[in-house]
Amino acid sequence: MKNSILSNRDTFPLSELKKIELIDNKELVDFITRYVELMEPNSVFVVTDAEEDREYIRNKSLDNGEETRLKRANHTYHFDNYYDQARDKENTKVLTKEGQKLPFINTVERESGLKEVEGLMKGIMRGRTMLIGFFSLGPKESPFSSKAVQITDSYYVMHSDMMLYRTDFDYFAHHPETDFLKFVHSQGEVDSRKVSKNLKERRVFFDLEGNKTLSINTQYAGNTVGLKKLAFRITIARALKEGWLSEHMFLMGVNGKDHRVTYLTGAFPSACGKTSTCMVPSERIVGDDLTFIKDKEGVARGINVENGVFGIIDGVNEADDSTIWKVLFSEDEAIFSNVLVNDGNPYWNGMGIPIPESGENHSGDWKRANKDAAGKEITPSHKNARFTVQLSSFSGLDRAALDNKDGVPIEGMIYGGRDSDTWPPVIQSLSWNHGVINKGASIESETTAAALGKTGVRTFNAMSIMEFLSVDLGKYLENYLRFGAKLKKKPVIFAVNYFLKEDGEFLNDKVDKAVWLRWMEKRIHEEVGAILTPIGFIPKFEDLMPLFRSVLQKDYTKEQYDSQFKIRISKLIEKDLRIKEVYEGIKTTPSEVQEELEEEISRLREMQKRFGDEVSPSAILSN
Ligand code: SPV
Ligand code: MN
Repeated sequence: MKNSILSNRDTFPLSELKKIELIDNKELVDFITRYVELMEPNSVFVVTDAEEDREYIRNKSLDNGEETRLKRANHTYHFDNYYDQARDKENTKVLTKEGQKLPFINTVERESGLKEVEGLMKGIMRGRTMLIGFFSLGPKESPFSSKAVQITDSYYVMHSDMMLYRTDFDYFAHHPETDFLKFVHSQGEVDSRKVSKNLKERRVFFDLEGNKTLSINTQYAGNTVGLKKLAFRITIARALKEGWLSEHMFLMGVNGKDHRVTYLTGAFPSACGKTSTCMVPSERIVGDDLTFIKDKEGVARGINVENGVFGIIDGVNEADDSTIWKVLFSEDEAIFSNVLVNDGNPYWNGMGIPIPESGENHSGDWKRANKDAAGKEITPSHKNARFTVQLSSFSGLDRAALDNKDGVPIEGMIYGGRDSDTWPPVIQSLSWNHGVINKGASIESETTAAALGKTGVRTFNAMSIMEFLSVDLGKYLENYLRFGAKLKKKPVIFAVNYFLKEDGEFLNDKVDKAVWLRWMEKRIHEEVGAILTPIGFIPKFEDLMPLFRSVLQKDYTKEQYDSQFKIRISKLIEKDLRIKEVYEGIKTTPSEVQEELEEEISRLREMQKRFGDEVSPSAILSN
């Protein structure tokens, strides 16, 4: 290795230099050199696939105070700054060519963006060790996967990357020409609690041209763990260029008749039931967050790009989320972030058991009724508190599907949102285009604590991807529509809504989703009928009732069915008009979008004339 910086033995100890010399990749050396020079770490540590390196990262995270042991073996906790608890939309920007604006996307001109962030990065790692990790985004040796290199000065971030993704130093060592995604992170200065303190200088910048992200002065994993939401912006752009789909979707297998397994994906905004859906105990989990979908001989095949779960812990309780509960109470490796810790045990809101009145949480020493600087009462755990675990810990894991380098065939896709008054609990779209446009591209959801800012505001969130989108929305939809058009067998598209309310009360229990999954599976195989409505096919009462019985051992009444599945016509028309207006503002929107929306509006108006404003399934059937 000729490079002068890498042969600077003070920064690059011989042991680490030897590891890097195993990889004879000029691009890699240039990349590391550039950021060693810029950030000026005292030392460097190269993380290989060896168990001792994994152990080293875990231990250093503890020694350094970024994580602390809990009582249960292999469990730790980590805190982020009180004001660094979620993705930071405001300071997350995509670098673009001069003058290029993208609808809904926070952009900054490339040269000035790089100057700004790299200016803040100068010397940011002084006194620290730079960690360099090598990963595979997706199964190793899979045509779906990309390789990636993470640079960070946070042991917690590297530990999270190592739990959530597959390390793959070995691949780099054997393939000197490897092309890779680049993630550079520094937590910046930390305070006595080891949390990033220069939040005003928090930046998460995406350089799509350089396949690179630069993230500083933050620790929250959604802003820092490279292979998660940072890689996602890059792969969305790549998918558009290459004609496949990189989606904010879970991937799961639903069990059906005669041991049949049907794979479905699901796109939901953060904190809207995505993780808990793919972890329904009766089914098979493959992944909970990110799916790549490619056309292979006319069949849509998908992989989970991850190897672990960074899930919301708020509200996880034994009755509603038994799968997650078991993992969190096992001795498998887990990091709890931004929970309440008391006497070496983690606690969180809505866990269904009494929570101590004091302890340590994201605000520091905490007591019930404590208020923050803005006078707001501090809850025991943060709403966006999380758990980080590996998929291998789940008894319901479909291991063969997770490791299948060719992915699994996708027969259904689900879109969901947090919608109190419009969509029914489950509905099947009329066609691929109707599903993509009137379901996926029409998601509106009330905002949640997964991003900084006000919660509960109804927000347009096409494909639940808006916070991650890095390309023009019109072109993204065009690619989606064309992708399906080429398939021999298109996945059936459904929409679900777990948040429907009447008189302020939720109309469904959290666990009802298990029934909707089984109904969708049966629809895909044409084993049950359905009722045609202007917005798609809804279930028949006589098919749901036995499913409630067999799946949940619950009685399901005609009254419940009628109130859940009634068609709320004026709400639906208002919604379609709102969506039409959004797309009218985007020049690149494919013409099919307005056509599908207009056709649905006229079907709804037709029904409104005949039946009035709210129409129950029985009324539709009796006419
Ligand atoms: C989400 O909020 O959608 C997540 C967690 O999956 S984050 O990494 O913050 O995006
Ligand atoms: Mn997500």
